[in-house]
Amino acid sequence: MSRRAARSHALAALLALLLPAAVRAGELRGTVRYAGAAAPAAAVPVHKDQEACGTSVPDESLLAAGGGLANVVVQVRGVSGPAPRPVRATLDQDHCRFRPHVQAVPVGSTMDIVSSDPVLHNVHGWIGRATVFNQAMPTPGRRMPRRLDRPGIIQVKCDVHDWMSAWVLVVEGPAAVTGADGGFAVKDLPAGSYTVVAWHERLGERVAQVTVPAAGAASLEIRY
Ligand SMILES: [Cu+2]
Repeated sequence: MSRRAARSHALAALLALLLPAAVRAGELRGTVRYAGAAAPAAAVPVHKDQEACGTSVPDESLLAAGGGLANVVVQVRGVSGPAPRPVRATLDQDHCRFRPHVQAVPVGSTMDIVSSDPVLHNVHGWIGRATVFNQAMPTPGRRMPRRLDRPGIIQVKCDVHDWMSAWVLVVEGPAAVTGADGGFAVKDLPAGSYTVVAWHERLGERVAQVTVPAAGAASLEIRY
């Protein structure tokens, strides 16, 4: 190989290293706002296994503080390139609540369902009326891995404690879940115009359009 050929070869290799980072350097940041009355978590009375569960648990189905809406899954649709990598996620049962209450995981991820409680739980995942998993967990410390191969919205319930509920969104593209202040960030997006779909367990969907720059962040406010 001539010196010139070697130089262009090295340059191509360097570009190949740098390019993926360069084309996926965009980011979407935003806030999901809730225009309704501020909704602190109401208490749901507990009528069973009070020694482990306590006498009440918070109702986490609508958490809005300071105008921000928590537990909204924000998905960016139509992103080209490789899908987000599968992750190892956890769904814990702690004092007869699922933690986290809402999560989003890429398709193909494995979720470890665990229990920290010294009481019987029966974890039951549903997509619509179809069972995704259904497993008794009689003792704390057990770990039940489940591979999530189908995209969809899974509601997780406990057949023993009817107040227990969690949501796992198995997603095919980039996504984020809003924090307590309604804020979210979806990183490593290539530049482009995308449809953004927000989902909340009680308030439903909102759809928005956004253009992500090649570098830096696009910002978006979604209103319920
Ligand atoms: Cu339970």
